[in-house]
Amino acid sequence: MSVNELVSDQASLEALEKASLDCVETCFDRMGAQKNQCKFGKKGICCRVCHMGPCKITPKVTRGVCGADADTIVARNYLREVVGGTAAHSDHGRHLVLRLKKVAQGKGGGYEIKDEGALRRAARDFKIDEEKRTKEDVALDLANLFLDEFMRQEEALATLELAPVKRQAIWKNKKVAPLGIDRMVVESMHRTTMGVDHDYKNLMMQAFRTALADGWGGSRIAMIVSDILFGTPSPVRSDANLGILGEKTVNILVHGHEPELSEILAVVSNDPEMIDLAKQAGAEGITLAGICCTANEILMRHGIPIAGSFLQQELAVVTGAVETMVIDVQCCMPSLPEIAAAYHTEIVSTTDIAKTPGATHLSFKADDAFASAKNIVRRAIDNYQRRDHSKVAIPSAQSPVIGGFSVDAIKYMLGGRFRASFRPLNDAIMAGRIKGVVGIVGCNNPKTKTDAYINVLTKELIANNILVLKTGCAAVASAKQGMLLPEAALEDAGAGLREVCEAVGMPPVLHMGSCVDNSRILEAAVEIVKEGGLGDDISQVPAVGIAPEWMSEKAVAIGTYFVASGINVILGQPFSIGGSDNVTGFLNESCNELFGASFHDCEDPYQAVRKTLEILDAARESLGINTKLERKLYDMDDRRKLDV
Ligand code: NFS
Ligand code: SF4
Repeated sequence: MSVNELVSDQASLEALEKASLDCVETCFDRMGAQKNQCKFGKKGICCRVCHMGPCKITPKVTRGVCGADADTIVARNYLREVVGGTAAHSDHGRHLVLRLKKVAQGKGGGYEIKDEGALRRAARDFKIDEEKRTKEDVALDLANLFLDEFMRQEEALATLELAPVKRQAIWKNKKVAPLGIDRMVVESMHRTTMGVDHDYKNLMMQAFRTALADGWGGSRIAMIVSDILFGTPSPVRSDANLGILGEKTVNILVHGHEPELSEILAVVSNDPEMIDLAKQAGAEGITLAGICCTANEILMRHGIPIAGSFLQQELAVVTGAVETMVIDVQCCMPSLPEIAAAYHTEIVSTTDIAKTPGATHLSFKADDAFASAKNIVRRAIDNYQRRDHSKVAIPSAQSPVIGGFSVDAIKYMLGGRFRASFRPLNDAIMAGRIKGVVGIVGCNNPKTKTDAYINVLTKELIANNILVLKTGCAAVASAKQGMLLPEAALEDAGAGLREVCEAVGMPPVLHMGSCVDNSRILEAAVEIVKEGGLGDDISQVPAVGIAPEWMSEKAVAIGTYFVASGINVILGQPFSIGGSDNVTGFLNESCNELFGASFHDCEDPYQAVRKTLEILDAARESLGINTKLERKLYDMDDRRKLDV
């Protein structure tokens, strides 16, 4: 396959060509080597939960040794994927809560409460008394409340109360309101082990319940605590793509998901002492940039550039210009040290729960974060001298990007500092200037040309007057395309959306952060409901979630909590459930009756656009706002009267 069929952006193209010249194998080669991937796995009908197996279901052999049929096996596998995703997001959340607790106890080790406003707001949301109390006292109560969210045995999560009352009632009635996050994960693992829960419907309900513990629990908590400790994001300008790497600077990439270390590295790499050291080593300075969701976290809060998304992690090393790539948890490919061996790059793993053969393990001590970070930066500076300049080729492509759209930031943009509110957005949706809101989320996957689906989809949606919210690698795809700029509104957005975006100076595609920040999309949906005029439950809001190029179990969990929250989800490739018509029917149809939303498989972006329009129109129809606006040419006087 030619590189043009594998990746979309110029930088990736050049790096991939270089990889082949340098005889370095990437995931794109390994994808080819996998040839015919296992069709049983793909359909979800392979079972390995006991050692009478592994069993697979075929047209002739319809049961495993224990008697489990396709429905049971597919449902169990699906639930286990949701568990994996939920555990990943939530364990990340737990670390942050433990850090918040230490900060509250005065043992923060270099961390502090950066956003006291966010802390007090969160305290009020959870009915913690915050008036006339020190921020440390409030933080301690909040941290304890959040820790309890992991441990609750018999009560539903307190974070569910952030949802509209009507949605809470649905969860209660359908018995999917999750108890403690850890309990949900453990219970699901129990229920999917040999000889326990065999009823596919019962298993599916547990999948929704577990996923809700992620979206409204673990991920939401991670987001709230990140905002308190590191600051609530607000719009910030930066750049994205491999071109941000410096020809003559010490390049340090932070890759993974946990913001704890990268936050400190952001400070340390700006330290004059470190910059001096870099200069003494012959470099012009230090470039710090991110890969994957860590990139999104530090872009949102510090304007630090994005080097690339998931499928660019290997390509970044192939530039030959990276001194150190710091990895922690999630989405870090085990291939990295081998690729790094072809250059001078050092892969540094930092978390004791995530080691990779070939990587240098420097355990990150959050209690002594600055010393740990300085050590990493010093090693990178030393390593600069080993850079083989004959092996360096940094693609020039990069695009400016604006990120940092927390829900608060969107409110300010829409309403201004003194009357921050979602009202103008609701009005624009009701008036038909904006048709609805779509969240495009998730990964890239070498099964399809990187970013291709995401990019076509994004352009088509804004052309159809749909406001697009983005997170994760899907956001990076747009960043690389230059789609995360207000200017994009002028060129690509439909007239109604353009009018709104121009009036408030907002891009039509908003970067809301990392994958745990998908809970920001839920938060935005709740704000829209609260603002009024678009129904009293999330399922009534004209909104859709789309995961075009997903690959991770985390994406399965995210899709599942979106649907359980009442938001229809379109998948670019189906879940591994094709082996059971019952499970497929349940997720793609029946769950609509339970939650007012379901999954939809759309192989190509145009099909996804049609489906999106269909869903949004139906929502608008039932709200009674689907009337076509009379076309009218505004004169200056009318314009002044426009509310947005
Ligand atoms: Ni999300 Fe972030 Fe990217 Fe996919 Fe991986 S980085 S948490 S899982 S690949 S979007
Ligand atoms: Fe086979 Fe049943 Fe064991 Fe699964 S649980 S491996 S289907 S015997």
